[in-house]
Amino acid sequence: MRDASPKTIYLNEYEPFPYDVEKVELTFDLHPTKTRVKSRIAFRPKPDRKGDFFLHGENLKLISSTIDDVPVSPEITSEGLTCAVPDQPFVWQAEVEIDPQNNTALEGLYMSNGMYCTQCEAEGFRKITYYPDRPDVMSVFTVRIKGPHPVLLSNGNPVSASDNHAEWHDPWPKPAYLFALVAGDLVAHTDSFTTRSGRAVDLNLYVRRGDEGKCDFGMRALKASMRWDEEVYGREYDLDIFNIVAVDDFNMGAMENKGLNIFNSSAVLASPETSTDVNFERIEAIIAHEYFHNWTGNRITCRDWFQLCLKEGLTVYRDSQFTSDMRSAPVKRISDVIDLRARQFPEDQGPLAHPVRPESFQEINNFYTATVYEKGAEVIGMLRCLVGAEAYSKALDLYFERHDGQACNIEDWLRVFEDTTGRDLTQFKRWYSQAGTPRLTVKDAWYNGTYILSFTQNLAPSATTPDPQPQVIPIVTGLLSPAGEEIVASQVLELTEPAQSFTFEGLKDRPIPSVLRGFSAPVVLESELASDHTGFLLAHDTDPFNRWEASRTLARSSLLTILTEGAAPDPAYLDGIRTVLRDDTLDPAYRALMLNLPSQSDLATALHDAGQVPDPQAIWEAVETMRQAQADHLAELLPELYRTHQVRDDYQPNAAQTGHRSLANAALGLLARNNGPTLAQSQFGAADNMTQQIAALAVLLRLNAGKNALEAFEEQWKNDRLVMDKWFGLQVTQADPGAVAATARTLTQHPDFNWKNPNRFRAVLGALAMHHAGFHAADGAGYDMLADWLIRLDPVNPQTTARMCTPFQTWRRYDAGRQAKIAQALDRILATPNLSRDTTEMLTRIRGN
Ligand code: B3K
Ligand code: ZN
Repeated sequence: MRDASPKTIYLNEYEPFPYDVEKVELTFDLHPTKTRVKSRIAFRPKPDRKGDFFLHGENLKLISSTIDDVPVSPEITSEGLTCAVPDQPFVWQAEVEIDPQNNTALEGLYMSNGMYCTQCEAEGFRKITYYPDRPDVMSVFTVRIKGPHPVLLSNGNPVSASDNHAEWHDPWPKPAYLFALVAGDLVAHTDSFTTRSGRAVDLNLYVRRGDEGKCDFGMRALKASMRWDEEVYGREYDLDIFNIVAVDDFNMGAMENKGLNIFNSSAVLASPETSTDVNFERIEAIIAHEYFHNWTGNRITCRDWFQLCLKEGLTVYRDSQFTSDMRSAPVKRISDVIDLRARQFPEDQGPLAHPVRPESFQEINNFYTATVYEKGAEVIGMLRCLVGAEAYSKALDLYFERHDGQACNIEDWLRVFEDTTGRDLTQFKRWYSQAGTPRLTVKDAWYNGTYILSFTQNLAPSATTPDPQPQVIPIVTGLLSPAGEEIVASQVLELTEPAQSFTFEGLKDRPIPSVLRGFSAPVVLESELASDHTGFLLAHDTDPFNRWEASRTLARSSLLTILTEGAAPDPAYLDGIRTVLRDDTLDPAYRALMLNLPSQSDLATALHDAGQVPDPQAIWEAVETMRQAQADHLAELLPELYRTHQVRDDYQPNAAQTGHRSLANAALGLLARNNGPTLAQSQFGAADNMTQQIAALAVLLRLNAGKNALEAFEEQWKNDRLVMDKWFGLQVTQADPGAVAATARTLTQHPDFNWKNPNRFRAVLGALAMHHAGFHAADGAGYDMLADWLIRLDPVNPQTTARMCTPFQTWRRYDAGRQAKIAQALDRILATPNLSRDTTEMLTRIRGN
């Protein structure tokens, strides 16, 4: 049975560990089902210690244990052990046996396609040996590995290696969650990097045989990241070697283990033939992200898991700066905001809402969320906006200088900003402690040359934030003349009160405001301006984000009037985007984003907020109507756009080519609506890269003309697991709403549907859940299917199961019939015997009372 009262951990109950760990030595004798792990750990009691000696440990078979070489018999529970220990420094030694082969949860030491690998964050190390498995316990590790594998890796620098044996030493004290071990028959793609102070670093990207041809891009991205962190943050790499390993079975994207990053193969392996432009960009960002953790996460780590945003928010912020520098800053900003609205806003506005720094949890793995990561990064962007770029840099220098080698909290982080700038950040700190997306309203008034912008902010109370207080909201604002000239350049208006006005004097004409430029705060903006300037901003705004946002606002309100009044698509919107698409001075990638419509889930939220009950099928139809209107309205322009943006040079995954292909493919999708499948068929046949091949296949599937292409694609790529993930996913994404569940069901019967592999599971079930109208089909088939598979996956892999519960989080928006069906599905999962702590916590929060 499920544990009736799972333990809740609270931020305000933090106590330091009573002992220092002076050094750790581990010896692994690898065996698929009987790996032996010997540990030798030197402990020193802290003078001011409180509490007992407790070591975490789960699913370990204790073979022997000694203290200062004298055998001891600790008291063992399912969570760890306690033992009487001396009052002076002592050496704990233990030998345990573990079973990597049957570790399907992919946490701790496990096997993937015959190789051994580890995942320890957040609390996986306790499945490897008994240890104080908490991030504030930092120590120096030496690791010996015995095993019949050509490649034996751990953290730090190699000390020695011979047949079947390797020793590694990591001189940098680290918490156990950064421990890693890899053993397998792997091949290395090698390179080197010289740091700016002259340290030569060997770089290796280890992959399975056959994947050697997919390493080049990842290696280049790693070197670019290393250089960028030196140039922009003054951060140098600190070991003689940096290893990355690609693993097929992995619960998330990648992991920043010290000197030995482990990657989901989908987040590192790339080639033009098998990866899309979007894949390349994602890989570049993840490689950068994990590399940047070396300083923001590893050298300076978290005091406890409540501080997760300290490393994740900051590292996401850093990787987005990197992508902006490598590619186009406006395109990156727009993509990040699309993603924030798609993943973080629903979380912040539903039953899973939690502050960027949560105050309690049952299972920490459930808090690797869009709020901690993406809103955590937004909070850093706001801080930088408020203090300015120069002060931000100074504060970061101080952070690295003051806290290197420490396990820190958000107070430490904010204090470096206070000390650098003299600014009081007490109110700003509410961004870390209050859950929910603030609503911002804006009004304006004009009296004889004085222009006044008035704002209000409002944060709805939620379970974790019952009494919300006003936050500091940086509102970057510029003013335009009626002729479209920038008459007041962007400036930061600091909203600190529930309602506040800002005055602009000495203007000739009533200006047109451009508010919240660059999306300077993660809020929902509601306009109560005297007149609507959206069309004007779409034509004239000098801020690329707000110009795009204007197209999004027009599209959204047009879609809502289609839905609520049966209106026709708004011609002003269609004219507006046509003008932008014709403008050859604009980046093609940016123009392609102008065609992007608000997601169907965004529209459902908008309807819900307006007091209506969203009908997913009607939303799907409204979006179809709008797409068709785009196709008709742009009909004369599309063939030329398609032609002009064909790339004739050899494929490169750079920003310029990526932009051309995204615009050409957007044009292809619209052209096919009126002209049928011919053009897509020829693009499919001629494509020499995955971006064009898959875009054409998607169009053909949407037209129900994809049968042959689908078969050809399968035949061509049946041995490439990453491409086959796309093949599985695309069929679901492109299905009509009524066919989604059935398509997904058929795919789960395919011999290659290896559901224990998280990538394959997500390809099908994740795509089902992402198809708004298909998942919410009125018969409940989508809900039932997801529930069936979550019940099946939970005992095998609780982490991935819990993560896949999130599509249910918006359930209260829908009609009574759908709500009843979802409630039934949730209750059915919750009634499953022995449901994991991960899934139980997620579903209990989603289900509510
Ligand atoms: N730090 C890891 C995430 C670990 C997730 C544990 N459930 C990857 C990253 O954010 O870089
Ligand atoms: Zn991270």
